[in-house]
Amino acid sequence: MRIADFHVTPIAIADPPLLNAAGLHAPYALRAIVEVVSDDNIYGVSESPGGADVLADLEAVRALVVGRDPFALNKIAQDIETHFGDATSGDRQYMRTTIHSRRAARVFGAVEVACLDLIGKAIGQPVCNLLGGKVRDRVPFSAYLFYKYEGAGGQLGFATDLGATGWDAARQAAALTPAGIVAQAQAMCRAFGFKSLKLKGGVFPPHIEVDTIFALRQAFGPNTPLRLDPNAVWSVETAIRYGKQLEGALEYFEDPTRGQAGMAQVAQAVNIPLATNMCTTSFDDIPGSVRLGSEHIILSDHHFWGGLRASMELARICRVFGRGLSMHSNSHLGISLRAMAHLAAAAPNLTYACDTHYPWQREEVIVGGRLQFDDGDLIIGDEPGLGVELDRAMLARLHENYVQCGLTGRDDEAEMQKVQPGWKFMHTRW
Ligand code: GKR
Ligand code: MG
Repeated sequence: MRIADFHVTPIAIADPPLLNAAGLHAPYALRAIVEVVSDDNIYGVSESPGGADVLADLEAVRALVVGRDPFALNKIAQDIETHFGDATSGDRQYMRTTIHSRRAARVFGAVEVACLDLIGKAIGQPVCNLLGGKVRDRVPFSAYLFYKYEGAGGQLGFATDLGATGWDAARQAAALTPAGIVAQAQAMCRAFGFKSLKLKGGVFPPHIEVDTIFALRQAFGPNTPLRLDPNAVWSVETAIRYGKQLEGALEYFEDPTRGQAGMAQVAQAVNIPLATNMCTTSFDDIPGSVRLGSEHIILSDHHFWGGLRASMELARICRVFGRGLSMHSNSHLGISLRAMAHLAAAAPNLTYACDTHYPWQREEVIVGGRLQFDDGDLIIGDEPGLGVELDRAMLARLHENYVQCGLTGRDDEAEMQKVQPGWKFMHTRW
């Protein structure tokens, strides 16, 4: 089998005005849909973060992909690594909440998932079987809570759809207080069945975010796992001070402060497991993590750890060095969600409910429309590949969104400045 064609389609998906430490989500999130087509006309698909720089990087490897055997993933990876070397994509706004700037890992991840989907479809096996097989059929996800302004995103921007009911209405409602977040959590859990809650912090002064955690604990009871993620904008002192108040209340404390050394200081002082998708984000960071003891749990993300097989290697490394394993997400559609779920079905030590932004989106690019959670879980069956087919009409429509929306990258600081002129991102705000 040979890869005869390689397509990259940029898309834009409606995204509501969610707040984080870097600012505000734009009305659209950018993704790229990557397809590899075999010489016998089977296609494999993957979904990657989008934006002009990602598109240019994907286009740049076209000649390294077309004509290759999709099974030859190690060689394709090597060639992509040779092409990019250690290049990173620079300090874009986006990188301020997630450091996944290694271009070779990001590009290969997108190519690899599409190749695994192609191989799976060609041999009639689900992608998780190409990772060694499932250890679980059901993959639990968590409710990812955000402080937010009122609004639906997309064309509606800050407007809301007045006819919305249920989770649709809650998704559009403002949530700027502890009570607003509790209402959001209740609506999300009612709609999806999630059993764990994660709050995106780093938005308001720490005491408000701590109060929000205690309001969630009060509403959901002590047995619902809770996580708080200030995206590293708390100083070490602030993280220790508020971390001590949160002892016993959090399942894990995600990136309370910046960098491995700071995280290690917090880990020493606070009796809560620390998790990261910011200080240990590539294999190069593992020696520092082990030397310093910067976190207890690593959040995998195949989009920036170099694909699904590399994420299985990360799982093994976590076992060796006594790290727990969870999963990070960013605004995404069902192709990414299915890839995340195949990985989580196959990684034995991925024992935490995975993050997902999926409830915040309302569009889909796959046949059959939005994926359904069963009591908070995605069920991985035996469908070949990732178990998704592209809806070509939706792909064209979401591509048109991309062309019309005029965004070429993610800049949460610039979006925030439209609402609060002069607002500035700060590496350490509190
Ligand atoms: O979507 O605003 C967001 C998140 O803050 C995202 O960009 C982060 O990468 O989900 C992420 C995280 O856990 O840090
Ligand atoms: Mg995080």
